[in-house]
Amino acid sequence: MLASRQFARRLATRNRRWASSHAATPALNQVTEEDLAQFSKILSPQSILSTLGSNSVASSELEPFNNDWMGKYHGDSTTVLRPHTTKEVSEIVRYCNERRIGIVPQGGNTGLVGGSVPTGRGEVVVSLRSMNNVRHFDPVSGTLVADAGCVLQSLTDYLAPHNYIMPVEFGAKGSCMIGGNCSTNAGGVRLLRYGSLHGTVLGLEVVLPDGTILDQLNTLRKDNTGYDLKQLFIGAEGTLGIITGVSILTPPAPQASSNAVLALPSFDSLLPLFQRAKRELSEILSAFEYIDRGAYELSVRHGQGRGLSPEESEGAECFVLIETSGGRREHDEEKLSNLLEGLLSEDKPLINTGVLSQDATQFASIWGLREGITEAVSKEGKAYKYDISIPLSAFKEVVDATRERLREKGLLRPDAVKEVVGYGHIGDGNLHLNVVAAKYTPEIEAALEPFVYELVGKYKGSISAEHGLGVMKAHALHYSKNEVSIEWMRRIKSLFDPNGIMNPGKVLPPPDGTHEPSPENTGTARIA
Ligand code: FAD
Ligand code: 2HG
Ligand code: ZN
Repeated sequence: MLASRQFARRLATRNRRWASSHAATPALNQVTEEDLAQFSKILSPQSILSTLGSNSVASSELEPFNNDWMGKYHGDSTTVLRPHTTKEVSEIVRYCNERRIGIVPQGGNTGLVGGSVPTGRGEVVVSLRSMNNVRHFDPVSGTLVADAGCVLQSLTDYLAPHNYIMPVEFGAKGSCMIGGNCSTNAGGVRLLRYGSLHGTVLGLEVVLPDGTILDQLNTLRKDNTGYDLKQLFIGAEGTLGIITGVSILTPPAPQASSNAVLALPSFDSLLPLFQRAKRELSEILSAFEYIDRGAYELSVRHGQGRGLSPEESEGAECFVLIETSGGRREHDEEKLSNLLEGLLSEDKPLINTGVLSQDATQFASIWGLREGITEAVSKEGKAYKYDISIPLSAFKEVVDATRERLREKGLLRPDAVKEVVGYGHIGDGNLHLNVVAAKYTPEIEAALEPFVYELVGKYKGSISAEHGLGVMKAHALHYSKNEVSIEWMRRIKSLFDPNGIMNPGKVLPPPDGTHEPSPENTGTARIA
Protein backbone atom coordinates (compact mmCIF):
# COMPACT_ATOMS: atom_id res chain seq x y z
CA MET A 1 0.00 0.00 0.00
CA LEU A 2 2.81 2.32 0.96
CA ALA A 3 4.61 1.56 -2.26
CA SER A 4 1.52 2.23 -4.33
CA ARG A 5 0.88 5.56 -2.64
CA GLN A 6 4.43 6.62 -3.35
CA PHE A 7 3.99 5.55 -6.94
CA ALA A 8 0.83 7.62 -7.26
CA ARG A 9 2.51 10.62 -5.69
CA ARG A 10 5.51 10.40 -8.00
CA LEU A 11 3.26 10.25 -11.03
CA ALA A 12 1.18 13.10 -9.71
CA THR A 13 4.23 15.30 -9.39
CA ARG A 14 5.39 14.50 -12.89
CA ASN A 15 1.98 15.12 -14.33
CA ARG A 16 1.56 18.37 -12.50
CA ARG A 17 4.58 19.66 -14.37
CA TRP A 18 3.27 18.25 -17.65
CA ALA A 19 -0.13 19.76 -17.12
CA SER A 20 1.07 23.16 -15.97
CA SER A 21 0.08 24.78 -19.26
CA HIS A 22 -3.57 24.05 -18.50
CA ALA A 23 -5.84 26.51 -16.84
CA ALA A 24 -7.78 25.33 -13.81
CA THR A 25 -11.26 23.94 -14.43
CA PRO A 26 -13.37 26.83 -15.69
CA ALA A 27 -15.90 27.94 -13.09
CA LEU A 28 -19.48 26.97 -13.84
CA ASN A 29 -22.70 28.65 -12.81
CA GLN A 30 -25.76 27.21 -11.11
CA VAL A 31 -29.08 27.28 -12.95
CA THR A 32 -31.24 30.21 -11.81
CA GLU A 33 -34.89 31.10 -12.32
CA GLU A 34 -33.80 33.51 -15.08
CA ASP A 35 -32.11 30.63 -16.87
CA LEU A 36 -35.30 28.64 -16.54
CA ALA A 37 -37.20 31.49 -18.19
CA GLN A 38 -34.73 31.30 -21.09
CA PHE A 39 -35.08 27.52 -21.37
CA SER A 40 -38.84 27.93 -21.57
CA LYS A 41 -38.38 30.07 -24.67
CA ILE A 42 -36.72 27.04 -26.29
CA LEU A 43 -38.75 24.13 -24.90
CA SER A 44 -42.39 23.46 -24.12
CA PRO A 45 -43.30 23.44 -20.39
CA GLN A 46 -43.65 19.62 -20.50
CA SER A 47 -40.02 19.34 -21.59
CA ILE A 48 -38.69 21.10 -18.51
CA LEU A 49 -38.51 19.45 -15.13
CA SER A 50 -37.16 21.72 -12.42
CA THR A 51 -37.33 22.23 -8.70
CA LEU A 52 -37.00 25.98 -9.40
CA GLY A 53 -39.54 28.52 -10.62
CA SER A 54 -43.31 28.75 -10.64
CA ASN A 55 -43.85 25.33 -12.25
CA SER A 56 -41.46 23.59 -9.87
CA VAL A 57 -41.73 19.87 -9.22
CA ALA A 58 -40.72 17.90 -6.13
CA SER A 59 -37.06 16.88 -6.09
CA SER A 60 -38.22 13.24 -6.01
CA GLU A 61 -39.28 13.66 -9.66
CA LEU A 62 -35.66 14.32 -10.55
CA GLU A 63 -34.34 11.30 -8.69
CA PRO A 64 -34.29 8.98 -11.72
CA PHE A 65 -32.03 11.51 -13.45
CA ASN A 66 -29.86 12.32 -10.43
CA ASN A 67 -29.06 8.75 -9.38
CA ASP A 68 -27.28 6.10 -11.37
CA TRP A 69 -28.44 2.55 -12.10
CA MET A 70 -26.31 1.01 -9.34
CA GLY A 71 -27.35 3.50 -6.67
CA LYS A 72 -23.68 4.41 -6.32
CA TYR A 73 -23.50 7.94 -7.71
CA HIS A 74 -25.85 10.72 -6.67
CA GLY A 75 -26.23 14.13 -8.27
CA ASP A 76 -28.26 17.12 -7.17
CA SER A 77 -29.28 18.78 -10.38
CA THR A 78 -32.27 21.09 -10.07
CA THR A 79 -33.19 20.94 -13.73
CA VAL A 80 -33.74 18.31 -16.41
CA LEU A 81 -34.35 19.38 -20.01
CA ARG A 82 -35.97 17.01 -22.50
CA PRO A 83 -35.59 18.40 -26.02
CA HIS A 84 -37.46 16.88 -28.98
CA THR A 85 -35.29 18.14 -31.82
CA THR A 86 -31.65 18.71 -32.68
CA LYS A 87 -32.41 22.43 -33.04
CA GLU A 88 -33.72 22.54 -29.47
CA VAL A 89 -30.56 20.74 -28.24
CA SER A 90 -28.45 23.25 -30.14
CA GLU A 91 -30.24 26.25 -28.61
CA ILE A 92 -29.97 24.82 -25.08
CA VAL A 93 -26.26 24.13 -25.48
CA ARG A 94 -25.57 27.53 -27.01
CA TYR A 95 -27.30 29.22 -24.09
CA CYS A 96 -25.53 27.07 -21.47
CA ASN A 97 -22.19 27.80 -23.08
CA GLU A 98 -22.81 31.55 -22.95
CA ARG A 99 -23.94 31.32 -19.34
CA ARG A 100 -21.24 28.77 -18.37
CA ILE A 101 -23.72 26.20 -17.13
CA GLY A 102 -22.53 22.59 -17.08
CA ILE A 103 -24.45 19.97 -19.07
CA VAL A 104 -24.79 16.24 -18.39
CA PRO A 105 -26.09 14.45 -21.49
CA GLN A 106 -28.20 11.48 -20.45
CA GLY A 107 -29.60 8.53 -22.36
CA GLY A 108 -31.04 5.54 -20.52
CA ASN A 109 -28.90 6.23 -17.43
CA THR A 110 -27.68 2.63 -17.39
CA GLY A 111 -23.99 3.55 -17.39
CA LEU A 112 -21.88 1.77 -14.78
CA VAL A 113 -19.18 4.40 -14.12
CA GLY A 114 -21.19 7.38 -12.91
CA GLY A 115 -20.86 9.23 -16.23
CA SER A 116 -24.53 10.02 -16.67
CA VAL A 117 -25.29 11.81 -13.39
CA PRO A 118 -24.31 15.32 -12.30
CA THR A 119 -21.37 15.92 -9.98
CA GLY A 120 -22.57 18.86 -7.91
CA ARG A 121 -21.41 21.63 -10.25
CA GLY A 122 -24.96 22.88 -10.81
CA GLU A 123 -25.23 21.06 -14.16
CA VAL A 124 -28.46 20.67 -16.11
CA VAL A 125 -29.31 17.18 -17.27
CA VAL A 126 -30.13 17.06 -20.98
CA SER A 127 -32.11 13.88 -21.42
CA LEU A 128 -32.34 12.54 -24.98
CA ARG A 129 -35.33 10.30 -24.27
CA SER A 130 -37.83 12.45 -26.21
CA MET A 131 -35.72 12.19 -29.36
CA ASN A 132 -36.73 8.67 -30.25
CA ASN A 133 -37.63 8.39 -33.92
CA VAL A 134 -36.09 6.22 -36.59
CA ARG A 135 -35.19 8.66 -39.35
CA HIS A 136 -34.41 6.25 -42.17
CA PHE A 137 -33.70 2.60 -42.90
CA ASP A 138 -32.34 1.16 -46.13
CA PRO A 139 -33.23 -2.54 -46.37
CA VAL A 140 -30.64 -3.11 -49.10
CA SER A 141 -27.54 -1.78 -47.34
CA GLY A 142 -28.89 -2.26 -43.80
CA THR A 143 -28.09 1.34 -42.89
CA LEU A 144 -30.20 2.67 -40.05
CA VAL A 145 -30.39 6.36 -39.16
CA ALA A 146 -32.00 7.06 -35.81
CA ASP A 147 -32.38 9.72 -33.15
CA ALA A 148 -29.94 9.33 -30.27
CA GLY A 149 -32.76 8.69 -27.78
CA CYS A 150 -34.00 5.48 -29.45
CA VAL A 151 -33.88 2.63 -26.94
CA LEU A 152 -31.62 -0.20 -28.19
CA GLN A 153 -34.37 -2.84 -27.88
CA SER A 154 -36.83 -0.67 -29.81
CA LEU A 155 -34.33 -0.50 -32.68
CA THR A 156 -33.93 -4.29 -32.57
CA ASP A 157 -37.74 -4.58 -32.72
CA TYR A 158 -37.90 -2.08 -35.57
CA LEU A 159 -35.35 -4.07 -37.59
CA ALA A 160 -36.82 -7.54 -36.96
CA PRO A 161 -39.45 -7.47 -39.76
CA HIS A 162 -36.72 -6.34 -42.15
CA ASN A 163 -34.56 -9.32 -41.12
CA TYR A 164 -31.79 -7.19 -39.66
CA ILE A 165 -30.39 -6.92 -36.15
CA MET A 166 -28.46 -4.32 -34.18
CA PRO A 167 -24.69 -5.00 -34.12
CA VAL A 168 -24.60 -4.29 -30.40
CA GLU A 169 -26.51 -6.25 -27.76
CA PHE A 170 -26.42 -6.53 -23.97
CA GLY A 171 -28.42 -6.81 -20.78
CA ALA A 172 -29.40 -3.12 -20.55
CA LYS A 173 -30.99 -3.17 -24.03
CA GLY A 174 -34.47 -2.39 -22.68
CA SER A 175 -33.36 0.98 -21.27
CA CYS A 176 -30.07 2.12 -22.82
CA MET A 177 -30.20 4.34 -25.90
CA ILE A 178 -28.23 4.32 -29.10
CA GLY A 179 -26.72 7.75 -28.36
CA GLY A 180 -25.57 6.45 -24.96
CA ASN A 181 -24.22 3.30 -26.61
CA CYS A 182 -22.13 5.37 -29.01
CA SER A 183 -21.03 7.77 -26.28
CA THR A 184 -19.73 4.86 -24.20
CA ASN A 185 -18.56 2.82 -27.20
CA ALA A 186 -20.53 -0.03 -25.64
CA GLY A 187 -19.26 -3.52 -26.34
CA GLY A 188 -21.63 -6.27 -25.31
CA VAL A 189 -21.96 -9.89 -26.31
CA ARG A 190 -21.86 -9.47 -30.08
CA LEU A 191 -18.56 -7.64 -30.38
CA LEU A 192 -16.80 -10.92 -31.15
CA ARG A 193 -18.90 -11.21 -34.32
CA TYR A 194 -19.72 -7.67 -35.43
CA GLY A 195 -16.85 -5.61 -34.04
CA SER A 196 -16.96 -2.35 -32.11
CA LEU A 197 -19.11 0.72 -32.75
CA HIS A 198 -15.99 2.42 -34.08
CA GLY A 199 -16.49 0.17 -37.09
CA THR A 200 -20.26 -0.09 -37.41
CA VAL A 201 -21.18 3.56 -36.83
CA LEU A 202 -21.14 5.26 -40.23
CA GLY A 203 -22.00 8.76 -39.14
CA LEU A 204 -23.12 10.96 -36.29
CA GLU A 205 -24.99 14.19 -35.80
CA VAL A 206 -23.51 16.04 -32.83
CA VAL A 207 -24.30 19.33 -31.10
CA LEU A 208 -20.93 20.80 -30.23
CA PRO A 209 -20.34 22.66 -26.95
CA ASP A 210 -20.89 26.07 -28.58
CA GLY A 211 -24.23 24.93 -30.00
CA THR A 212 -23.02 24.32 -33.57
CA ILE A 213 -24.59 21.29 -35.22
CA LEU A 214 -21.93 19.01 -36.70
CA ASP A 215 -23.83 17.07 -39.34
CA GLN A 216 -21.85 13.98 -40.26
CA LEU A 217 -24.79 11.66 -40.56
CA ASN A 218 -23.12 9.76 -43.35
CA THR A 219 -24.58 6.59 -44.73
CA LEU A 220 -21.49 5.85 -46.82
CA ARG A 221 -19.62 2.66 -46.16
CA LYS A 222 -16.36 4.20 -47.35
CA ASP A 223 -15.32 7.81 -46.91
CA ASN A 224 -11.65 8.69 -46.77
CA THR A 225 -11.98 12.46 -46.91
CA GLY A 226 -9.76 13.68 -44.15
CA TYR A 227 -10.00 13.26 -40.39
CA ASP A 228 -12.77 10.95 -39.26
CA LEU A 229 -14.27 13.33 -36.70
CA LYS A 230 -17.12 11.06 -35.65
CA GLN A 231 -14.65 8.67 -34.02
CA LEU A 232 -13.86 11.34 -31.42
CA PHE A 233 -17.41 11.27 -30.11
CA ILE A 234 -17.63 7.48 -29.95
CA GLY A 235 -16.57 6.73 -26.39
CA ALA A 236 -16.24 10.43 -25.38
CA GLU A 237 -18.93 9.93 -22.72
CA GLY A 238 -20.58 13.25 -23.46
CA THR A 239 -17.48 15.34 -22.80
CA LEU A 240 -17.14 16.73 -26.33
CA GLY A 241 -20.75 17.29 -27.39
CA ILE A 242 -24.22 15.80 -27.48
CA ILE A 243 -24.90 13.07 -30.03
CA THR A 244 -28.37 13.68 -31.48
CA GLY A 245 -28.42 11.27 -34.43
CA VAL A 246 -26.68 8.02 -35.32
CA SER A 247 -26.18 6.27 -38.64
CA ILE A 248 -25.23 2.66 -38.16
CA LEU A 249 -24.65 -0.38 -40.33
CA THR A 250 -26.87 -3.22 -39.17
CA PRO A 251 -26.09 -6.85 -40.00
CA PRO A 252 -28.61 -9.22 -41.59
CA ALA A 253 -30.37 -11.38 -38.99
CA PRO A 254 -28.76 -14.80 -38.87
CA GLN A 255 -31.01 -17.50 -40.32
CA ALA A 256 -30.29 -19.72 -37.36
CA SER A 257 -28.91 -19.15 -33.88
CA SER A 258 -28.13 -21.75 -31.23
CA ASN A 259 -26.49 -21.60 -27.88
CA ALA A 260 -25.15 -23.94 -25.26
CA VAL A 261 -24.02 -23.65 -21.68
CA LEU A 262 -21.05 -25.77 -20.70
CA ALA A 263 -19.80 -26.74 -17.24
CA LEU A 264 -16.00 -26.84 -17.01
CA PRO A 265 -14.15 -28.95 -14.44
CA SER A 266 -11.54 -26.23 -14.02
CA PHE A 267 -10.47 -22.83 -15.29
CA ASP A 268 -7.53 -24.57 -16.99
CA SER A 269 -9.96 -25.95 -19.58
CA LEU A 270 -11.12 -22.49 -20.62
CA LEU A 271 -8.44 -21.46 -23.09
CA PRO A 272 -8.09 -24.84 -24.83
CA LEU A 273 -11.88 -24.86 -25.11
CA PHE A 274 -11.91 -21.39 -26.65
CA GLN A 275 -9.29 -22.48 -29.18
CA ARG A 276 -11.28 -25.60 -30.04
CA ALA A 277 -14.51 -23.62 -30.39
CA LYS A 278 -12.86 -21.11 -32.72
CA ARG A 279 -11.33 -23.84 -34.84
CA GLU A 280 -14.36 -26.10 -35.08
CA LEU A 281 -17.14 -23.52 -35.24
CA SER A 282 -15.12 -20.96 -37.23
CA GLU A 283 -17.45 -18.53 -39.03
CA ILE A 284 -20.58 -19.45 -37.06
CA LEU A 285 -19.15 -18.71 -33.60
CA SER A 286 -20.88 -15.49 -32.48
CA ALA A 287 -20.32 -15.37 -28.70
CA PHE A 288 -18.06 -17.02 -26.17
CA GLU A 289 -18.83 -15.84 -22.66
CA TYR A 290 -17.22 -16.78 -19.36
CA ILE A 291 -19.02 -17.16 -16.03
CA ASP A 292 -17.20 -18.21 -12.88
CA ARG A 293 -18.86 -20.36 -10.26
CA GLY A 294 -19.79 -17.44 -7.99
CA ALA A 295 -21.35 -15.44 -10.81
CA TYR A 296 -23.25 -18.51 -12.06
CA GLU A 297 -24.72 -19.18 -8.63
CA LEU A 298 -25.72 -15.57 -8.15
CA SER A 299 -27.53 -15.56 -11.47
CA VAL A 300 -29.38 -18.83 -10.76
CA ARG A 301 -30.20 -17.76 -7.20
CA HIS A 302 -31.81 -14.56 -8.42
CA GLY A 303 -33.81 -16.33 -11.11
CA GLN A 304 -32.07 -14.82 -14.13
CA GLY A 305 -32.13 -17.91 -16.30
CA ARG A 306 -31.23 -21.53 -16.31
CA GLY A 307 -29.32 -23.97 -18.40
CA LEU A 308 -28.02 -26.76 -16.24
CA SER A 309 -29.66 -28.73 -13.45
CA PRO A 310 -28.02 -28.62 -9.99
CA GLU A 311 -26.62 -32.13 -10.66
CA GLU A 312 -25.14 -31.05 -14.00
CA SER A 313 -23.49 -27.97 -12.55
CA GLU A 314 -22.13 -29.76 -9.52
CA GLY A 315 -18.34 -29.82 -9.34
CA ALA A 316 -17.86 -27.26 -12.12
CA GLU A 317 -15.35 -24.52 -11.44
CA CYS A 318 -16.67 -22.27 -14.17
CA PHE A 319 -19.07 -22.10 -17.11
CA VAL A 320 -19.06 -21.00 -20.71
CA LEU A 321 -21.86 -19.81 -22.95
CA ILE A 322 -21.29 -20.44 -26.63
CA GLU A 323 -23.54 -18.98 -29.31
CA THR A 324 -23.53 -19.80 -33.00
CA SER A 325 -25.21 -17.73 -35.69
CA GLY A 326 -25.23 -18.90 -39.23
CA GLY A 327 -27.15 -19.65 -42.37
CA ARG A 328 -28.43 -23.22 -41.97
CA ARG A 329 -29.88 -24.55 -38.74
CA GLU A 330 -29.08 -28.25 -39.30
CA HIS A 331 -25.53 -27.48 -40.33
CA ASP A 332 -24.90 -25.13 -37.38
CA GLU A 333 -26.50 -27.40 -34.78
CA GLU A 334 -24.56 -30.33 -36.11
CA LYS A 335 -21.30 -28.42 -35.78
CA LEU A 336 -22.13 -27.36 -32.23
CA SER A 337 -23.24 -30.82 -31.10
CA ASN A 338 -20.20 -32.40 -32.78
CA LEU A 339 -18.04 -30.03 -30.80
CA LEU A 340 -19.79 -30.94 -27.53
CA GLU A 341 -19.67 -34.67 -28.23
CA GLY A 342 -16.02 -34.45 -29.16
CA LEU A 343 -15.24 -32.57 -25.96
CA LEU A 344 -17.07 -35.12 -23.82
CA SER A 345 -15.53 -38.17 -25.42
CA GLU A 346 -11.91 -37.17 -24.81
CA ASP A 347 -9.76 -39.05 -22.29
CA LYS A 348 -9.48 -35.91 -20.23
CA PRO A 349 -12.64 -33.99 -21.18
CA LEU A 350 -12.47 -30.21 -21.22
CA ILE A 351 -16.07 -30.06 -20.03
CA ASN A 352 -18.13 -31.95 -17.47
CA THR A 353 -21.32 -31.53 -19.36
CA GLY A 354 -23.16 -29.15 -21.64
CA VAL A 355 -26.72 -28.29 -22.54
CA LEU A 356 -27.67 -27.23 -26.03
CA SER A 357 -30.79 -25.07 -26.36
CA GLN A 358 -33.66 -26.94 -27.97
CA ASP A 359 -36.05 -24.07 -28.61
CA ALA A 360 -36.41 -20.31 -28.44
CA THR A 361 -37.40 -20.37 -24.76
CA GLN A 362 -34.34 -22.34 -23.74
CA PHE A 363 -32.16 -20.16 -25.97
CA ALA A 364 -33.43 -17.08 -24.13
CA SER A 365 -33.07 -18.74 -20.76
CA ILE A 366 -29.43 -19.61 -21.40
CA TRP A 367 -28.76 -16.03 -22.45
CA GLY A 368 -30.71 -14.86 -19.37
CA LEU A 369 -28.23 -16.69 -17.22
CA ARG A 370 -25.37 -14.64 -18.65
CA GLU A 371 -27.02 -11.30 -19.39
CA GLY A 372 -28.81 -11.35 -16.04
CA ILE A 373 -25.66 -11.45 -13.91
CA THR A 374 -25.46 -7.67 -13.56
CA GLU A 375 -29.03 -7.56 -12.29
CA ALA A 376 -28.44 -10.54 -9.99
CA VAL A 377 -25.40 -8.78 -8.52
CA SER A 378 -27.44 -5.66 -7.86
CA LYS A 379 -30.15 -7.72 -6.14
CA GLU A 380 -27.48 -9.26 -3.93
CA GLY A 381 -25.85 -6.03 -2.81
CA LYS A 382 -23.82 -3.01 -3.86
CA ALA A 383 -21.26 -3.72 -6.54
CA TYR A 384 -17.79 -2.37 -7.07
CA LYS A 385 -17.34 -3.01 -10.76
CA TYR A 386 -14.02 -3.29 -12.54
CA ASP A 387 -14.37 -3.70 -16.27
CA ILE A 388 -10.91 -4.67 -17.40
CA SER A 389 -8.95 -5.95 -20.38
CA ILE A 390 -6.29 -8.43 -19.32
CA PRO A 391 -4.79 -11.59 -20.82
CA LEU A 392 -7.33 -14.41 -20.81
CA SER A 393 -5.01 -16.60 -18.80
CA ALA A 394 -5.17 -14.07 -15.93
CA PHE A 395 -8.97 -13.95 -15.55
CA LYS A 396 -9.07 -16.29 -12.57
CA GLU A 397 -5.94 -15.08 -10.83
CA VAL A 398 -7.19 -11.48 -10.85
CA VAL A 399 -10.47 -12.50 -9.23
CA ASP A 400 -8.63 -14.70 -6.71
CA ALA A 401 -6.05 -12.01 -5.92
CA THR A 402 -8.80 -9.46 -5.30
CA ARG A 403 -10.67 -11.85 -3.01
CA GLU A 404 -7.45 -12.58 -1.15
CA ARG A 405 -6.73 -8.90 -0.76
CA LEU A 406 -10.15 -8.35 0.83
CA ARG A 407 -9.68 -11.38 3.05
CA GLU A 408 -6.32 -10.04 4.26
CA LYS A 409 -7.98 -6.73 5.07
CA GLY A 410 -10.62 -8.57 7.08
CA LEU A 411 -13.34 -7.37 4.76
CA LEU A 412 -14.58 -10.70 3.44
CA ARG A 413 -17.57 -11.06 5.72
CA PRO A 414 -21.36 -10.85 5.26
CA ASP A 415 -21.65 -7.26 6.52
CA ALA A 416 -18.81 -5.99 4.28
CA VAL A 417 -17.83 -7.86 1.10
CA LYS A 418 -20.14 -10.78 0.42
CA GLU A 419 -18.63 -12.12 -2.79
CA VAL A 420 -16.01 -11.53 -5.42
CA VAL A 421 -17.04 -12.86 -8.83
CA GLY A 422 -15.78 -12.74 -12.39
CA TYR A 423 -17.45 -13.08 -15.78
CA GLY A 424 -17.09 -11.55 -19.17
CA HIS A 425 -16.39 -11.64 -22.83
CA ILE A 426 -13.66 -14.18 -23.52
CA GLY A 427 -13.72 -13.35 -27.21
CA ASP A 428 -12.74 -9.76 -26.37
CA GLY A 429 -10.34 -10.38 -23.45
CA ASN A 430 -12.73 -8.45 -21.19
CA LEU A 431 -13.24 -9.53 -17.58
CA HIS A 432 -15.97 -8.08 -15.37
CA LEU A 433 -14.64 -8.27 -11.84
CA ASN A 434 -17.53 -7.60 -9.46
CA VAL A 435 -17.04 -7.14 -5.75
CA VAL A 436 -20.45 -7.50 -4.12
CA ALA A 437 -20.70 -5.61 -0.85
CA ALA A 438 -23.43 -5.10 1.72
CA LYS A 439 -22.98 -1.35 1.17
CA TYR A 440 -20.53 1.09 -0.36
CA THR A 441 -17.91 2.13 2.19
CA PRO A 442 -14.66 4.12 1.95
CA GLU A 443 -12.89 1.21 3.67
CA ILE A 444 -13.78 -1.31 0.96
CA GLU A 445 -12.94 1.16 -1.75
CA ALA A 446 -9.54 1.89 -0.22
CA ALA A 447 -8.81 -1.83 -0.20
CA LEU A 448 -9.74 -2.11 -3.87
CA GLU A 449 -8.24 1.02 -5.34
CA PRO A 450 -5.60 1.47 -6.53
CA PHE A 451 -4.98 -2.25 -5.87
CA VAL A 452 -7.08 -3.41 -8.86
CA TYR A 453 -5.74 -0.70 -11.18
CA GLU A 454 -2.16 -1.62 -10.30
CA LEU A 455 -2.91 -5.27 -10.92
CA VAL A 456 -4.30 -4.37 -14.34
CA GLY A 457 -1.23 -2.22 -14.96
CA LYS A 458 0.97 -5.21 -14.16
CA TYR A 459 -0.64 -7.09 -17.05
CA LYS A 460 -0.44 -4.02 -19.31
CA GLY A 461 -4.21 -4.18 -19.48
CA SER A 462 -6.94 -1.55 -19.66
CA ILE A 463 -8.85 -0.26 -16.64
CA SER A 464 -11.89 0.16 -18.85
CA ALA A 465 -12.59 -2.36 -21.55
CA GLU A 466 -16.10 -1.22 -22.42
CA HIS A 467 -17.93 0.78 -19.73
CA GLY A 468 -15.82 3.93 -19.98
CA LEU A 469 -14.22 6.09 -17.31
CA GLY A 470 -17.07 8.35 -16.21
CA VAL A 471 -16.47 9.85 -12.81
CA MET A 472 -15.32 6.57 -11.32
CA LYS A 473 -12.05 6.15 -13.18
CA ALA A 474 -11.17 9.63 -14.47
CA HIS A 475 -8.42 9.98 -11.86
CA ALA A 476 -7.05 6.52 -12.78
CA LEU A 477 -6.65 7.15 -16.51
CA HIS A 478 -2.85 7.14 -16.16
CA TYR A 479 -2.92 3.40 -15.43
CA SER A 480 -3.93 2.83 -19.05
CA LYS A 481 -2.75 5.88 -20.95
CA ASN A 482 0.64 7.54 -20.97
CA GLU A 483 1.27 11.21 -20.33
CA VAL A 484 1.49 12.15 -23.99
CA SER A 485 -1.88 10.53 -24.68
CA ILE A 486 -3.51 12.26 -21.72
CA GLU A 487 -2.06 15.62 -22.75
CA TRP A 488 -3.52 15.27 -26.26
CA MET A 489 -6.87 14.23 -24.84
CA ARG A 490 -6.84 17.40 -22.74
CA ARG A 491 -6.00 19.49 -25.79
CA ILE A 492 -8.86 17.94 -27.75
CA LYS A 493 -11.20 18.63 -24.85
CA SER A 494 -10.18 22.29 -24.59
CA LEU A 495 -10.37 22.74 -28.35
CA PHE A 496 -13.97 21.55 -28.48
CA ASP A 497 -15.09 22.76 -25.06
CA PRO A 498 -12.92 25.65 -23.84
CA ASN A 499 -15.47 26.55 -21.16
CA GLY A 500 -15.61 23.02 -19.80
CA ILE A 501 -19.41 22.80 -19.85
CA MET A 502 -19.75 19.30 -21.30
CA ASN A 503 -20.09 16.63 -18.64
CA PRO A 504 -17.61 18.22 -16.23
CA GLY A 505 -15.57 15.95 -13.98
CA LYS A 506 -15.85 12.96 -16.31
CA VAL A 507 -13.21 11.05 -18.30
CA LEU A 508 -10.20 13.34 -17.83
CA PRO A 509 -8.26 13.58 -14.58
CA PRO A 510 -8.51 16.90 -12.74
CA PRO A 511 -6.52 19.66 -14.49
CA ASP A 512 -4.09 20.07 -11.57
CA GLY A 513 -2.65 16.75 -12.71
CA THR A 514 -3.35 14.86 -9.51
CA HIS A 515 -4.35 11.25 -9.66
CA GLU A 516 -5.95 11.05 -6.26
CA PRO A 517 -9.69 10.49 -6.45
CA SER A 518 -11.71 13.53 -5.46
CA PRO A 519 -14.67 12.84 -3.13
CA GLU A 520 -17.01 12.78 -6.09
CA ASN A 521 -14.81 10.21 -7.85
CA THR A 522 -15.17 7.80 -5.00
CA GLY A 523 -18.89 7.59 -5.41
CA THR A 524 -19.11 7.03 -1.71
CA ALA A 525 -19.09 10.66 -0.74
CA ARG A 526 -22.79 11.15 -1.06
CA ILE A 527 -24.25 7.91 0.14
CA ALA A 528 -27.60 8.47 1.73
P1 FAD B 1 -26.21 6.75 -20.08
O1 FAD B 1 -25.97 5.85 -18.97
O2 FAD B 1 -27.35 7.69 -19.98
O3 FAD B 1 -24.88 7.61 -20.36
C1 FAD B 1 -23.63 7.00 -20.43
C2 FAD B 1 -22.58 8.07 -20.79
O4 FAD B 1 -22.82 8.57 -22.10
C3 FAD B 1 -22.62 9.29 -19.89
O5 FAD B 1 -21.32 9.80 -19.78
C4 FAD B 1 -23.50 10.28 -20.65
O6 FAD B 1 -23.22 11.63 -20.32
C5 FAD B 1 -23.15 9.95 -22.07
N1 FAD B 1 -24.27 10.12 -23.01
C6 FAD B 1 -25.46 9.47 -23.02
N2 FAD B 1 -26.17 9.83 -24.09
C7 FAD B 1 -25.41 10.73 -24.77
C8 FAD B 1 -25.59 11.46 -25.97
N3 FAD B 1 -26.69 11.35 -26.71
N4 FAD B 1 -24.60 12.30 -26.38
C9 FAD B 1 -23.46 12.43 -25.66
N5 FAD B 1 -23.24 11.76 -24.51
C10 FAD B 1 -24.20 10.92 -24.08
N6 FAD B 1 -21.99 -1.78 -21.32
C11 FAD B 1 -21.27 -2.44 -22.24
O7 FAD B 1 -20.42 -1.84 -22.90
N7 FAD B 1 -21.45 -3.79 -22.44
C12 FAD B 1 -22.36 -4.50 -21.78
O8 FAD B 1 -22.47 -5.70 -21.96
C13 FAD B 1 -23.16 -3.82 -20.80
N8 FAD B 1 -24.10 -4.48 -20.11
C14 FAD B 1 -24.85 -3.82 -19.19
C15 FAD B 1 -25.84 -4.52 -18.52
C16 FAD B 1 -26.63 -3.88 -17.57
C17 FAD B 1 -27.70 -4.63 -16.86
C18 FAD B 1 -26.39 -2.50 -17.29
C19 FAD B 1 -27.22 -1.77 -16.27
C20 FAD B 1 -25.42 -1.80 -17.96
C21 FAD B 1 -24.64 -2.44 -18.93
N9 FAD B 1 -23.65 -1.77 -19.66
C22 FAD B 1 -22.92 -2.43 -20.60
C23 FAD B 1 -23.37 -0.35 -19.39
C24 FAD B 1 -24.36 0.63 -20.14
O9 FAD B 1 -25.57 0.07 -20.36
C25 FAD B 1 -23.78 1.09 -21.43
O10 FAD B 1 -22.66 1.88 -21.15
C26 FAD B 1 -24.76 1.89 -22.31
O11 FAD B 1 -24.18 2.05 -23.58
C27 FAD B 1 -25.15 3.24 -21.75
O12 FAD B 1 -26.23 3.75 -22.51
P2 FAD B 1 -27.26 4.76 -21.86
O13 FAD B 1 -28.18 5.25 -22.92
O14 FAD B 1 -27.89 4.19 -20.67
O15 FAD B 1 -26.28 5.94 -21.45
C1 2HG C 1 -21.90 -7.46 -19.08
O1 2HG C 1 -21.06 -7.91 -19.85
C2 2HG C 1 -21.91 -5.99 -18.81
O2 2HG C 1 -22.79 -8.17 -18.60
C3 2HG C 1 -22.04 -5.61 -17.35
O3 2HG C 1 -20.84 -5.33 -19.40
C4 2HG C 1 -20.89 -6.06 -16.52
O4 2HG C 1 -22.09 -5.56 -14.54
C5 2HG C 1 -20.99 -5.71 -15.03
O5 2HG C 1 -19.95 -5.64 -14.38
ZN1 ZN D 1 -19.66 -6.61 -20.67
